[in-house]
Amino acid sequence: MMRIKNLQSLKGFQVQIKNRLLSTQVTAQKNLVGEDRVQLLTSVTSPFANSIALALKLKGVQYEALEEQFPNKSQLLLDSNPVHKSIPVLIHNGKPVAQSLVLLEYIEDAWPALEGENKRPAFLSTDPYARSLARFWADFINQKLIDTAARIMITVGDEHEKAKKEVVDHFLTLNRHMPPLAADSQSFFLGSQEMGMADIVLSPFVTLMFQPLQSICDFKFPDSSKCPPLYSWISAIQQHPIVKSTTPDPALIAQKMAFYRQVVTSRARQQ
Ligand SMILES: N[C@@H](CCC(=O)N[C@@H](CS)C(=O)NCC(=O)O)C(=O)O
Repeated sequence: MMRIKNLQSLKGFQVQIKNRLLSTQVTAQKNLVGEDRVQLLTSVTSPFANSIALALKLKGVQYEALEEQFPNKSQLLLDSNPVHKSIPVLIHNGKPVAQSLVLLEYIEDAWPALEGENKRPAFLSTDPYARSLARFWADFINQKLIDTAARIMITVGDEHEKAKKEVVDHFLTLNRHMPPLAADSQSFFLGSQEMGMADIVLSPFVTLMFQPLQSICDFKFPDSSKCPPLYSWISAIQQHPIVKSTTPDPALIAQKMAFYRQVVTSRARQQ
C-alpha cells in the first residue's frame, strides 16, 4: 500500500516538474520535439555537479545548465530533489535524477557507448570485476576525498585540522592504489585511453579544489615526489580537452571560495 502511494506521489511529482518546465519554456520546447531534453541543476563551484557536466560532454549530450544561487535554493531544486535538496540534479525529459554517482550510472545507461561515426565513450568496462573497482574508487573519491576536502572549507578549529589530516591520508591512499588499478583494470585514465567513472569523479577535485584549498585554507597536499602516479594523472587530466572546456575560470572559483571561507571564519569568530 505504502509502495503504491509512493509511486503515485512520484508520478504526480514528475508530472508537476514536467508541467512547470512546459509552462516556463514553451518556445524552447517547440524546437525540441522528438529530442531529449536535458537540464542540469548545478553550481559553478560544485565538484559533484562539475563531474556530471563533464560526463555529459564526454558523451556528447547537449544540456541546459541551470545555476543555483546558494544559500537560496530554487523551487525546481526543492521539487526535483526533495530528499537531499542538493545539486547536481539532472532532469531528463521531465524526470529528475539526483546524487552524482547515481547520475553517472544513469548517464552511462541512458547514453550507452557507440562505435562508428557517432562514437560515444563507455565510462565502465565490460568486465564485471573492473566495473566493481571503478565503482569502488568513484565512491571512495566522492565520499572520502571530496566530502572531507569540502569539510576543510566549511570548518574551523579542531574539526578543520582533523579534516586536513584525513584528506592527506585519502590522497596518499589513492596514490598507493592507482598504479595497479590503472595497469590491471583500466579503472583510471593513467592506463586507459578514455576517462572512466573514477576519473570523472576525481577530475573536478583537481580542477576546482586542489589550488583553492592550498591558497585559501593554508593546506598542503603531499608533493609530487611522494605521489608520482597521482601527479602524473593530475597533469594528464589537466591536458584533456573536454576537461579544459568544462572547467570554470579558476579566478572565479578562487574568488567564490575565498568569499565562502571568509563567511565561515567570521561566523566562527562571532560565536
Ligand atoms: N553526495 C552528493 C553530494 C552533493 C552535494 O553535497 N552538493 C552540494 C553542492 S557541492 C549541495 O548541493 N549543497 C547544498 C545543501 O546540501 O544544502 C552527490 O554526490 O551528489
